[in-house]
Amino acid sequence: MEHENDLEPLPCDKDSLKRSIREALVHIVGKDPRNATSRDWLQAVAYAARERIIEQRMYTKRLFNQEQVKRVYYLSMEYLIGRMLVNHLMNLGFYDACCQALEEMGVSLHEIIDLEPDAALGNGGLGRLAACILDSLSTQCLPGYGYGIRYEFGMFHQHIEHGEQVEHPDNWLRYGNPWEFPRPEKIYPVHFYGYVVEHRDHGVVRHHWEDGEEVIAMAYDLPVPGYGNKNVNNLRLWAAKATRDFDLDYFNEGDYIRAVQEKIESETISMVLYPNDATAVGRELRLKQEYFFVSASLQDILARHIKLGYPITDLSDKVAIQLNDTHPAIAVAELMRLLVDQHLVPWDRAWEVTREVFAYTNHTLMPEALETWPVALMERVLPRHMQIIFDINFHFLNEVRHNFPGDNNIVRRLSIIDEDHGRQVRMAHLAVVGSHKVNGVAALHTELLKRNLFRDFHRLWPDRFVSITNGITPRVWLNQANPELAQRITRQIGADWVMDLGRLKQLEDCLTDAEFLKDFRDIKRRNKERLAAEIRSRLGLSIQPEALLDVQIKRIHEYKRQLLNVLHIITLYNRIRDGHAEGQAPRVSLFAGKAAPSYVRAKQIIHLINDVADVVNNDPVVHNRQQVVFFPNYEVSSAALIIPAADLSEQISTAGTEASGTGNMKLALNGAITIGTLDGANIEIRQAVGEENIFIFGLNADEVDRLRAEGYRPGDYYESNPELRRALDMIRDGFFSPDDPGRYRDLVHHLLTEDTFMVLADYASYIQAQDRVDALYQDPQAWSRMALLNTARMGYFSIDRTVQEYADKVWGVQPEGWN
Ligand code: NBG
Repeated sequence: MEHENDLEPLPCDKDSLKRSIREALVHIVGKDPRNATSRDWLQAVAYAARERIIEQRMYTKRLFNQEQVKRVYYLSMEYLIGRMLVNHLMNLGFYDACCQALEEMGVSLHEIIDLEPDAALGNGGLGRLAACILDSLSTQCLPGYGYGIRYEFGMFHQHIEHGEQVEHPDNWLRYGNPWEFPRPEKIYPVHFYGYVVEHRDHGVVRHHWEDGEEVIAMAYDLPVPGYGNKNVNNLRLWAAKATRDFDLDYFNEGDYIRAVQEKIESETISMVLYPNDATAVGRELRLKQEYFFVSASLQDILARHIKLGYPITDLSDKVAIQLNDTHPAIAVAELMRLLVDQHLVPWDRAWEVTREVFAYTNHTLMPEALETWPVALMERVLPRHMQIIFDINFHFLNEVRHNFPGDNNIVRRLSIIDEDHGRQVRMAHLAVVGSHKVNGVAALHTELLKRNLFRDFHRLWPDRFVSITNGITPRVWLNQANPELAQRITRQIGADWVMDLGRLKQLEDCLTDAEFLKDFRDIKRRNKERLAAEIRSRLGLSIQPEALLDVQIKRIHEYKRQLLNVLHIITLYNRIRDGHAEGQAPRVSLFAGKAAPSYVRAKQIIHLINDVADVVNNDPVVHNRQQVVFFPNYEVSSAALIIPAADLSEQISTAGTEASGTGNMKLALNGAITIGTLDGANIEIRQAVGEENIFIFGLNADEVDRLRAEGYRPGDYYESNPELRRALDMIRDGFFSPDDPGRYRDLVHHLLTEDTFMVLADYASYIQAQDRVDALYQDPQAWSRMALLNTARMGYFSIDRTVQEYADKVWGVQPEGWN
């Protein structure tokens, strides 16, 4: 691969880094080292790192082209990446050299790290999973590329004012983004609105999509370095640009302002991330975002395929595309359009190719998350796609009729078009029909998909459904987030666990090693002190590091049942005040998480948590035996601070509602013990750690169904359990909201009459499990042995195992390594 135009690769030793950083500071950032600010230094370090990353990216690309590899493309509306500096320095292997280089220039790496804004182009688990998958693809030398949207504003910042969530815009690009490479030459037109005309060409009907609007998608590349190798993949994010800077018609009329206005409007497509987690939005702008990034990505994929000299009909030999939920499902119709209308591939062949290329991951069973678009809206915004969807549906329903003769109900249920709710396109059906594999993200979740949501599809195509349990990257969630524990583990068993998490099993030998156990406990303690310092500086509250740190960190959602946790907190509070909690361990209950801005009840739950915190934390009777913290603005970087400090991990969703969960894995890996229901991946965590090393409580998914079918009566639990009744009465009667005693009347009323997520049914068993937690915490030896077993047995939950399963069962791609 040598070539006379090739550069000498940049050296990565301390002195060369020093030189690069100083040069970047002066020549790119444009600052005098004598009066550069910390942020200037941060930018300079990032530039020095990225120079080296991009070289490796170039060689990776050359290798993949030369080896004619099959590539996998991950299409996702969300990437919750977080900060990149430490990740990139560690993955490239020059973190220490960089630390020293800076130190010699009088700068502390630790002090500049926190200035980097989180790249928060996602809501929660789904977006973070996408980021973990990219890390793993690069680390395992798989040719895998992400495609998404370069939102100008990512996930909103959450402030808490008078106990309530207030949203502020996330202007994360304010200081520029040193990691990205703008590609003004990588642009594709994306078409909206207009109409379709048909004409005949040698007896074949052809379709032309005419008029309407055109927006330009421009690429920004974020290189994704792997850990411990030289492989660098790419995440390509699209930004919307107006086609013409000025509309000449307006311009000639002298309406300069209007001409510029149109430019601004077309650029709004990539302006802001919709801050909804697991709920469909149903707005025209959202549909435009979805189509915008899908169309640009598919045009780019086809252009690459053709440029490499492959025939278009061989697409599935060289390309696999994963649909991250239904958000990019319009890709099925778009690929058909590109193949049939633009590349003149006959329909049947195009359909074969499409199905072979796509696979679809479902991430939720919650009905409100299932995307549907009104036919009328789709017809207006994407007229050609609506035709194509009708054609796909026509062929598909014929297949259904052949398989189930005479069964018109199944035809109605399976149709891509829902005729019962005012004609809607069911995007999940389009995704299943257009894919060769469909997967759930945990064993229970996949079972429930087959049994409920996709029951009829599963009867039709049983082999299409597979289960691939989620995972997390050990690079971020142990090696970077918990450096002390990572180093201690490495000292004990070597460093291979970072790329082969199963090796942590060897830590089981340390169960009787008093010195190791002591270190394990001391590290947890120091991580708590680190967190306590941050809480003190943000909230002015001093928490006790010796207390049991009980955390529930995730989106605020009724199904995740933060309310159940609150009921336990109030119960504990009452016991302390009644003098019935003498032997109890001191406990700090910490919550963090955002509520969708329009989700009124979730915002009320935040308010309630803060109201309860205010009462508990200021009650002299309680005095430090119990504290409640709402940690504001939960994001990747705060997760990395909280998780290593946690003792107890709350995973308490109603069984059958949480598809998988991934916070559960991160916490267990860092030695927090789980209190949880038999839901999502908790079931597999129990299997891995052993049932004696996890606190399971509550109804299972079948029991939830049965109770609901029998007629659930939450009032009965209220009547028969005095502690529960007292806690609910206090909330309802304004004990925690004396300034507005009626604040939670409706909330409690809902719990007593409907209680959709069966909080009351699981209360008693939850309290019992919490009592067992408390008893164990009184025995520090036993507690840390159990915590260590959790860390040691998390190997299965590495994202590398997850990605290997996708590579084998779904994509048919192989590692193509160079080291
Ligand atoms: C979420 C689920 C989580 C799961 C992540 C990643 C959506 C739609 N789903 O349980 O709620 O862990 O996806 O698979 O955000």
